[in-house]
Amino acid sequence: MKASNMNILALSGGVGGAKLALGLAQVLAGEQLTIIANTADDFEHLGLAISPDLDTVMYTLAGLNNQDLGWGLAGESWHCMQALERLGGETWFRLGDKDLATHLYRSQRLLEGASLSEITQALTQRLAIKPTLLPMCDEPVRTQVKTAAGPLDFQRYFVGEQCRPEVSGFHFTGIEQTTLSTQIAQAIDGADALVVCPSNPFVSVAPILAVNGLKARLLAKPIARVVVSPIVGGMALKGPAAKMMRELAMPVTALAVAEYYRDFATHFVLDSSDSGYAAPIRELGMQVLVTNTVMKTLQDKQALAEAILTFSQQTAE
Ligand code: FO1
Repeated sequence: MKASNMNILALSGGVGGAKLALGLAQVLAGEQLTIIANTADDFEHLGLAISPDLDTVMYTLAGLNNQDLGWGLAGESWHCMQALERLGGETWFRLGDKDLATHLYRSQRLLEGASLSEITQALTQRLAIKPTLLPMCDEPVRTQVKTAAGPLDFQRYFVGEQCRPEVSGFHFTGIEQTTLSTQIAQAIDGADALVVCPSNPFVSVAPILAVNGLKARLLAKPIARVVVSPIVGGMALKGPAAKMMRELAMPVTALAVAEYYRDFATHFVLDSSDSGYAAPIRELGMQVLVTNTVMKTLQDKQALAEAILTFSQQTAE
């Protein structure tokens, strides 16, 4: 099969994952790409339903993302937050004026009984996004971060506490009640390869793979499962992944990431600066691609996406 004719299923968290999702969207036709986004970062705030990772991927694919903040919309204003502050309301989690429209729309439709999948489809259609974007499930799942000071809701840990508390583990509240959506089941069945974007393994990818039936259905398919390392040169591309690895007593290396995925990944992509780990990762039984994984420009994103498509067709000699 020509790499350009493949159907790709991608798993993504927020910023880091969205960059590769955009690269894949540049090199594939809309109908060839389905992206499943983590929704365990979701929460209810100021009475609104907030889905940070879904929105980051959605805004990135629409070319509307705020590149300075890494979340929210470009050209944002903050009048509502300023007015809320004057009233003594909660402003630790900032919702921009334009971004608020997304949360209002989502919250209203949820109240009317629509599913998160249906709402996401409507939003992406309105924003003229060609690939399919799916929430990992329609049931609410909420990450709890286990810390020495007790469990913290994910956004309290991430935004409120700026990831300062030391973590000892994670719990995905509600995961037992999840079901595989028809759209995800169909996307898995039609996929020629799976790409795990360079997202946080513990709080972005793990909840997606923990949705009832999702990992088992992926493992039942004889396709390449390509994991792109979010750790480059001993640091996370974005976010607290490196800090979490240290606190969980893991070496902060691409090799440790590969070991974490050893029962799942068939293919592993690591940055050129980490080429020394290629041989030990091959010994784990994975195909290995060493390339530039740091995506600064659109060209970097496209080049990585193209390299991954070709690599996903590589089989053991
Ligand atoms: N991240 C922050 O660091 N501070 C914020 O005030 C903040 C607000 C926010 C609003 C909407 C949204 O969709 C995302 C927002 N984020 C904010 C980012 C987000 O909470 C995290 O980056 C993700 O959950 C981690 O992937």
